[in-house]
Parts: sequence; structure tokens; C-alpha cells
Amino acid sequence: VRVANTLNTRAFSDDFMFGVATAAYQVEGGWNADGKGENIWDYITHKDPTFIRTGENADVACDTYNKWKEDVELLKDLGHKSWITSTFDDSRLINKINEPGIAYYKNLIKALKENNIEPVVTLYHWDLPQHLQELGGWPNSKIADYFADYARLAFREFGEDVKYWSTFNEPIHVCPSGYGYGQMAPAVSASGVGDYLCARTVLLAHAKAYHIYDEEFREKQNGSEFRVSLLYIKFALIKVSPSEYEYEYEYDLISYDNSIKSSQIRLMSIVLDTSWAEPVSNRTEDVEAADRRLQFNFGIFGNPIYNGNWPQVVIDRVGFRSENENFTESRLPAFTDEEIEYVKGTYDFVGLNSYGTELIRDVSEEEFGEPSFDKDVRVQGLTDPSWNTTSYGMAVVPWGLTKLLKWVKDTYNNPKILITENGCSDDGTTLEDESRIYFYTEYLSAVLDAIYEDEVDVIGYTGWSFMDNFEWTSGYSWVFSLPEIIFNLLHTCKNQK
Ligand code: GBH
Repeated sequence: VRVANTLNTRAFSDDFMFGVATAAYQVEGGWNADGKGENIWDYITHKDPTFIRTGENADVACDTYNKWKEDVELLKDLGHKSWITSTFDDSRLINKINEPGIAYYKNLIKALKENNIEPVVTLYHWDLPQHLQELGGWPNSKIADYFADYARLAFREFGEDVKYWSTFNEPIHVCPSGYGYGQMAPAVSASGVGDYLCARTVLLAHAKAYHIYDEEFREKQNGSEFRVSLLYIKFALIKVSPSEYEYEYEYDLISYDNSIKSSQIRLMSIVLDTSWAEPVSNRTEDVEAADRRLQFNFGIFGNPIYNGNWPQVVIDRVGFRSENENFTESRLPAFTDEEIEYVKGTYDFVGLNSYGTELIRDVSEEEFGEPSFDKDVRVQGLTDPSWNTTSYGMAVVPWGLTKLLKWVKDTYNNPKILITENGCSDDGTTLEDESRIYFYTEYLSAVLDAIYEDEVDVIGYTGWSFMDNFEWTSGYSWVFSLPEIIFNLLHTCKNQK
């Protein structure tokens, strides 16, 4: 790679946020340390080790609970500005209010800020306390109230120092995966029913947390005397031929002062995940099928929050099939008018995670019988054999991310978008990172396309992941981290059999 002499016009702006992500359960370990309660992943990995393909668990994982100082140093050495989705494991904080858990996150946040790293915090990355699961978990709407209490505690304890919040990470993997297909903890199989009940509670919980933040904290925490220096990274990427790039980095230390109104830089949202859905042909059926895929993946949470109420196509499809399955009312639980208003507008930006692109084909209506989320969606997903792949077989389709960003802009009235996860995996056995360099170069270029060609308001980009970590049901067998070379030498994720 040659280094360009000047930053060209396709540079990311000075205040564009670059960062890397992790999630509490995937890195922390310390599963029962200092009064932390058991969460649904602790429970399931202990009870049934075969639930994880490799038989592993995250009892120790990257041991960040003990090694957080080293991790902050590593992050600093890498020059990353934000360590995002360093979620709070809520079992660490609230079985009863757990002072050592609070102290752990306070110390971590303080160390990040001292090193000019901006924490972007997610409240819930899949780690429900097991005792709440025993009351039914997310399909039980009462859980929204407990979540609201937990959110209030987090805002009160950490809100002076945290400017970027999101409530949930990827509810699409909490609800259909956890309460529908049963592939993720708590492994409830109730497709077409549990997923929608879960989604409704999650949306209400999100909205409650947003309103609590707005009403009780946002303004008050603006008064903070906190001054912080931020490390801004300019990153310019120039495509000189289809396979050749020039790029240049530039680092700047800039300090904020109180004259910047903090309200402008205190942002709260939710993180939603979807692949881009490209119609397999331009037949109307396939074009509509691709839209259905996006609405059932992303719109099911995005529409209530950004536009109001469930997406119409989701209401229509679930209603139609429910009726034919002899339900007296739709399996999609309705919102009251008050709830629609209460949920609508509860965001300051769109948190977007995206990993892939699928070709989508319409399929014919399946016979009525057992309720099923997939039958409600009624599409088939394919990949194109001509797509480039990483050495580990993941399709590299950067234009899919450009199209997805444009779709979010057009569908949700041009919001600020923070890309909260994007990245690619390998099996962790090689230190040669050619594939990952290729992946990130292509995807960053795709983000620039969205910014410069489609005028999408992208405010930041976050790589998954900062550290190799516990990849849920795949255990430690796939890894996504950026600093693999450095990481593998310095810091070992412990596998436990
Ligand atoms: C995110 O989930 C999660 O937020 C995070 O916890 C997780 O570790 C991360 O993705 C990586 O999986 O490598 O081609 O096989 C999004 C769902 C499912 C997206 C697995 C990436 C693997 C694509 N992820 N998928 S590939």
C-alpha cells in the first residue's frame, strides 16, 4: 500500500468517530466475582456445555474483569478513540445494587477517559439475569420496568462521564434467536410467538430508558465541568484502481470545553443489526421480498422507534397468517396509541451493526399450521458465488453496506448513523491479516461512498472487535479482532473445557 501525500476530498471528517467494540459477557470473565449474579449465558453454558459448539464458556474469557488496566493500555496503544459496546453486564450491577460492580465500571470509564478514549456504552448485550428469565424473560412485559430501574441506576452512576448510550444491542438476536428459534440463550423455542412478545417488551423497555434519561438526567448531566481531550483520527482512503488504494492517517488531540453545549454531544439510541437484502431479480415479488426481509430484521424495531408503530408489512403478514392459523388475534401484539407515541422518537442517532449481504428471493406461501417467524417473513436468502470472500469464507460485499446506509437514510428521515459494529472473522490460527485488511479497506471505502455520493450522515465507524473473544455458540473458534497480531502475543483469551 502506498501512502498518499495529501488528504483528498474523500477523507472522513475531523470529528468522525473511529472505534472498536467488545461486549461484557464476551470479554469480562469474573462470572461470579464480587457478588455478580448469574446471567442466562452463565446458566446455559454451565447447565448444558453442548449448547456451545466447542463446549467452552466465558467464565474467564479475556479476563477483562481483572485485566482491564492492560486492556485500556492496549487500546490506547492502538490509537482508538472509542471503546464501544463495552456493555455493562447487568448481572454485575443489579441482583441487588452491587457496589463492587459499580466500582468496576467506574474505574474502567475513568481509565478510558484519562487515556482520551470515549466510552460508548450499551446497557444490554444479551446478558439477562437468570432470575428474570425464570419469570419468563423478555416476553414478560413486566421486565421492561426492571430494565428501566437498571437504566436509571446506570445513568445516575455513570452518566456524568458517558456521553453516548444505547439501550439494547441487536434485539433481533435477543428475540427471534432467543425466544423463537431457540438458538441463543435462553433457548426458548416459540417461533412466531415468543419473538414478537419479546420485541414488544424490548421496545417498551428501550422507550422507558430513553424517557428516564431525557427527563431525569440529560439536562442535569450537561452541567458537568468535565473537560476532555479527544483523539481525532483523520483517515483518508483513495481508490486508485479496483484493487489498489492509497491511504493516510493523521492524529490530532483536540480538547473540548464547556462552551460546547453538552446536550449536543449526549446521545442515546438503540443498536439494530441487519445484513443488506438485495433482490435476486428485479421482479416485483423479489423486490418486495427484499423489503420484507429488511422490515422483519430491522424495521420491526426501527419503525416503532423512528417512525412509529410496527412496520405495516409486518402487521399485515403476521395478521394474515395468524388468522389462518385460527388465532383470535394477531400473534404480533399490538401497541396502544399511547404506547406508539411513547416509543416513537426515542433516539438521537441510529446505531447500525452490519456484517453481510444476502440475495433475497420471494417464495410461495407455506401451508398454515405451526406459527413460524420464517413463514411470516416468507423469503429465501442466497449468496452469489461470484462474490469475493475473505480467506475464511465470509462474503465481502462492500456495496451492500453503502446501499444499507442509503436505505436507513431514506426510510428513517435522514438520521445520524453510528456504525456500531462491522468486521470479519477467521479461525484465529493465523497472524497474517491480509484478509482483514482487505475487508476493512473495502468497507471503509463503502462508508465513504455513502457519505460522499449518497450524503448519508454517518458519524462514526466501529470495528468488531477490539479483542478476540467468546463468540457465543461458536465459543472461541472464530475470532474477529482487529489487533490480532498484537493481541495474540500480549493477551490470551482463555478457553475452558
Ligand atoms: C454481533 O452479532 C454481536 O453483537 C456480537 O456480540 C458478535 O460477537 C458479533 O456480531 C460477531 O458475530 O463471519 O461470515 O460467518 C451479529 C450477528 C452473527 C453477525 C454471525 C456475524 C458471522 C458472519 N453475527 N455473523 S461470518
